[in-house]
Amino acid sequence: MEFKREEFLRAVEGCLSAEFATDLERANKKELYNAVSKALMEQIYPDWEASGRSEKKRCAYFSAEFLMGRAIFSNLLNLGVLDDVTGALASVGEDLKQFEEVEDAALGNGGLGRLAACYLESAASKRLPLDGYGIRYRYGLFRQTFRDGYQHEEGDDWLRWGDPWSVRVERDAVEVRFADQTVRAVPYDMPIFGYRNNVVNTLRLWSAEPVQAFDFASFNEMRGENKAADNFNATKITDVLYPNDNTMVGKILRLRQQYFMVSASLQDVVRKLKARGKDLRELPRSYVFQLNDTHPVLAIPELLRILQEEGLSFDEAFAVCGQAFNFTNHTIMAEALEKWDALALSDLLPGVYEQIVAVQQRLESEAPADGRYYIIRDNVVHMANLAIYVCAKVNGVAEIHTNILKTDIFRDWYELYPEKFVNITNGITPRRWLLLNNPALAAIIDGKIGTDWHTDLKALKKLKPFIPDILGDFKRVKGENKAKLAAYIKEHEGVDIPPHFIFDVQVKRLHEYKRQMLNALSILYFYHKIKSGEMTDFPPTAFIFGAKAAPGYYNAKAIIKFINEIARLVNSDEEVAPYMRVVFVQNYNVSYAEKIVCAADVSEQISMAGMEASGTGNMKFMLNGTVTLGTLDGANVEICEEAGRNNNYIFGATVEEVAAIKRFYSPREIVEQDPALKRAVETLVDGTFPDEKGMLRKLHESLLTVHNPDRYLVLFDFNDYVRVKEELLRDFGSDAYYTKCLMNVCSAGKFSADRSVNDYARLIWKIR
Ligand code: 26Q
Repeated sequence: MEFKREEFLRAVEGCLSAEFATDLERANKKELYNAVSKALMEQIYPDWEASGRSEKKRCAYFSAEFLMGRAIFSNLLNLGVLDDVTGALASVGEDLKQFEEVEDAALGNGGLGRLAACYLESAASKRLPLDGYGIRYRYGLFRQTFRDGYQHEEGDDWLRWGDPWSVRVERDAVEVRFADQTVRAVPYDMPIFGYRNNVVNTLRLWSAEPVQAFDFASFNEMRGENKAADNFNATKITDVLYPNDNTMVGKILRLRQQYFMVSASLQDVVRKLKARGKDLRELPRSYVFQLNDTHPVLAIPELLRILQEEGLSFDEAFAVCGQAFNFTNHTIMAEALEKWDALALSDLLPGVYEQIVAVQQRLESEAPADGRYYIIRDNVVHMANLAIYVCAKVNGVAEIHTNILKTDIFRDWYELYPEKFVNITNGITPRRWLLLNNPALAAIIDGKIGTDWHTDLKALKKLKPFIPDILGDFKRVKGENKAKLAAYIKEHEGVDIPPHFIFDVQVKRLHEYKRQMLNALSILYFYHKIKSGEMTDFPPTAFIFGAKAAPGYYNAKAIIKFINEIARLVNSDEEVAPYMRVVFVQNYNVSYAEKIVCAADVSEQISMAGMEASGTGNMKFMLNGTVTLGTLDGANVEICEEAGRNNNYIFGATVEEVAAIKRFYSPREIVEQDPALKRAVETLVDGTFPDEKGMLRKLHESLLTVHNPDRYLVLFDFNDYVRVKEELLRDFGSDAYYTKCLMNVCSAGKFSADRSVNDYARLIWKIR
């Protein structure tokens, strides 16, 4: 984008006066933020409009979550005006940094939602015609605080700062019909800027509203009760994001959200095609749809329904769907696979249910009748099976994960349709996750190999021969990033972290399979060794956690409480103060991640092998020069392939070993044979920590006494983990260690989302 300072400042002033009846002198932060954003929106409109006019085949990425984070800095970077706008604002005495207070758009839970956001950015940067379709939640993922070490949740009023990066497109509103109500879906479009290439794609998020303005007269007379109720309930559909990650909650409102989003999106696509005079039988020539997990899978029966309404036969409509839809799986956890009660579904969406039944009949005529292939069984609708049967391609998100899909959870389907299954290893956008969050490291790299890597991350390998030259600069930058994070943590969490400590970081959603518990127990283990005088030379380390627990996930919340208690114990102990600190940061989100990722020395990726589909945090740390302490799970496997296993710290049972161990596993025996481990585990029940609510006792039970104890082999992997962790901490600080860090940077090329979207475009979408 071409930037003219005077013109820009005039546009800002224009917006300030028209929208807020104020000027540059008097405007407050929020007014200035809105005016700066709107001034830019005005300028990019022609490019946006031009991108939308193209009739090239497009991909629509259907997702219940887009975890966008903060828009303004990323948008300025991609428009190429970050420095210009910083300078323009400085010239009128304003600091761009003040917008770091702007709320994140947290319209997603974790990995799956952030992946969708990275893919939108990368597709625009690679000039691929990809648009997002989703839900404009009024409240995003809850804000987390800790009180007395317990997690508390508050509503996330992300629109408090306004939403200047969206445009409400009234003219494209559609109606969505449920058996008991009809609601209006109004789209809000967000521009997605390619990196310095004038491409502007669109994220279209639907908001639910009553069909007609509220009818007070009939409400007062208590007539038309249903209509009044409809109006009350309409906005409820898009009120709030369900805060579950890798667990299914069978709430009917969630089903309503899903149908609302896919019905509105498909109506939008069909209307556009009809306006262009297209035969809907040819839809796959114009559109391809990617279903981000099972959450938008109702799109399949909905498109079948719409196409038949438009005059196609079932077979014709099925043929269209079979070419247009593709499905990404993000988890192998049984409790995350969506299943809906058939009666509830048919009550709410009879027309859609009818189509699912028709698809089931078609499946029965095609697949072996041996009971392995079904969509509806025992009055339960299995959304993943519906997706696999109809979709052209089904993909996993890392090599190991796709193999597990083929050989384990979907092996019957793989036997029937081997050609459907493909792997697309996840990726992250290097713009947000290096250029923006770590400009100083980016500058070091630019200085040695130029800027090609900004849009071609494989070019980072050219940095290898320069590693010895930049070791010193890298250490300095890492140190500066650590000092900044320490200051931020001091201000927001009230914990002192000396910047010269090793920053050992585990940030991700809280889940038992991710094993924050393993990390916690190791901290107690080291703590006890320091206290007893067995370890007098423990390398000073800060253990940093960030994670939200689903509000209804008891054990996850208990683990947060446990770690907060460990933090209190450790941080108030003067004897261990020279050796360790523990902090659990509150409200970990995309913006916090940007600060943490560039300041980490150790990246904890310690899920039980086979459980983490891919992980993408692991890639962000790698790109920022952090070694991985991890299991051979998800994309860690490929990280080791790329960077060399010797440049990372790998421990624990492999997937194959996990399966074998589970057959004879006895966590009690392990604890009995290992007094140091036992001591750490017993802190859950021995009075070390107050446990008024019995939460810690429950954790103890889940490790040792429940029916299927220690499901995720925390105790089995403990010894190997502690051994490798200690080795890592002792290696820290040498030139050899920093060389490992930089070898990771040089080897991160594969994990660019640019590569991922390009793989999708080539292997699945067939778009250019
Ligand atoms: C389902 C039904 C009802 C309510 C909620 C859900 C639900 C919501 C979110 C189920 C799952 C999710 C999110 C899953 C997720 O984020 N998976 C992660 O996806 C990443 C991107 O592919 C991977 O890197 C991670 O390994 C995987 O855990």
